Amino acid sequence: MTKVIVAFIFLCGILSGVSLEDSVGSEEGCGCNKLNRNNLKERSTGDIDLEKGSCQSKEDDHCQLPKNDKMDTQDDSSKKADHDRALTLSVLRSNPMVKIPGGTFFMGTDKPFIPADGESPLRETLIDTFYLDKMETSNAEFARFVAETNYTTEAETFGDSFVFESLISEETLAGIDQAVAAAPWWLPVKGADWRHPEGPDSDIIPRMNHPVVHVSWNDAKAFCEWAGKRLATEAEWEYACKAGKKDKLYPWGNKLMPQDEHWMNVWQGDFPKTDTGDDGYINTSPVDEYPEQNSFGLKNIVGNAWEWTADWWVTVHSNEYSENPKGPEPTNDKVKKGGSYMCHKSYCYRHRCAARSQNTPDSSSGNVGMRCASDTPPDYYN
Ligand SMILES: [Ca+2]
Ligand SMILES: [Ca+2]
Repeated sequence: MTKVIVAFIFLCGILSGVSLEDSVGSEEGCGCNKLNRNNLKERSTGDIDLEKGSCQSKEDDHCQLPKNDKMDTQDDSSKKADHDRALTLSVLRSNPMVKIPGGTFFMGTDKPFIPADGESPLRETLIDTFYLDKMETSNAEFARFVAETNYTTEAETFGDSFVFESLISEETLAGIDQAVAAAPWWLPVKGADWRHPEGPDSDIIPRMNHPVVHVSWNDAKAFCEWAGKRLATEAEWEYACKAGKKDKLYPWGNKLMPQDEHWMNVWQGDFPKTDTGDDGYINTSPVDEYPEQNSFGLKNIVGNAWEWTADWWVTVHSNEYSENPKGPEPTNDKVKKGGSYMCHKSYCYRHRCAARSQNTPDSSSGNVGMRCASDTPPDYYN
């Protein structure tokens, strides 16, 4: 165990004697940009001394993982369709879009916390007026999409997706013998998909208003197009996040907890061992939880679930002025923004507007979702 802990500390880049502040600039993170099905290793139980979430919030009922109502996991497409239809019976389009008035802003930062991610330079950027979903796409909305289109997500096609170890039941864990080489707390779980976020014995029924997760970039694109929308460019997303604030970390300013309140769902405690859930959640939260994070009225633009953007990923950017940039030519990865419930300043300090990360367009995991944008709101909002 000692060797394992030493190895883990080394991996974290948090060497003895290095303060928390010093460790922030590390390019290490929660490992959620390393979720590659081709880069697994043999899982060793006890690799990391994980504790199951020990929620200490006053609102303890919020902290508990949704109950694993044992689902019939037989691969029966008609049962799946019935299931989805049942989920969508009462679903209205409950995610309003907010108008993001055009203007210029400074994209990126000249004080990068994770330089390797390409957070800098600061660059003046013009954005035309557009519309953005007020909230992340919920399970309910995604269920309606699937019920109407019979869409199959990439995680379902692959037959697995990545889940953070401490959220997985002992029963499911017993059958897993691989882990992500560079981030062994991420496990490929057979049968994990948007309907079963922690594996076959989990279900979204108790959390239809939580963000859909285990959706790949390709899935997110398909959903937004079905909804008459599109993914935001990285520049649009960041413009919306910053909401006119100059040189601030978060959509509202620089304080992690404005008015000593939690305004986002991130990690509290010692990553990856213990999340105290002080913000109310050790997993996803409802998409309408917490105050509006900025003057555009956006909810959970930072924290909760990562959000796919339209752009391909590079880490070197020109500092020249640009208008409505649509990102680089195709690379291997797509940009995701906003961080997730797994982010913490000591380890994955990416719950900031200028922060960014990446995955291949077919990747999926239990902490990546989306919100959609459009030039004009689709007709069904009228
Ligand atoms: Ca949390
Ligand atoms: Ca988010």
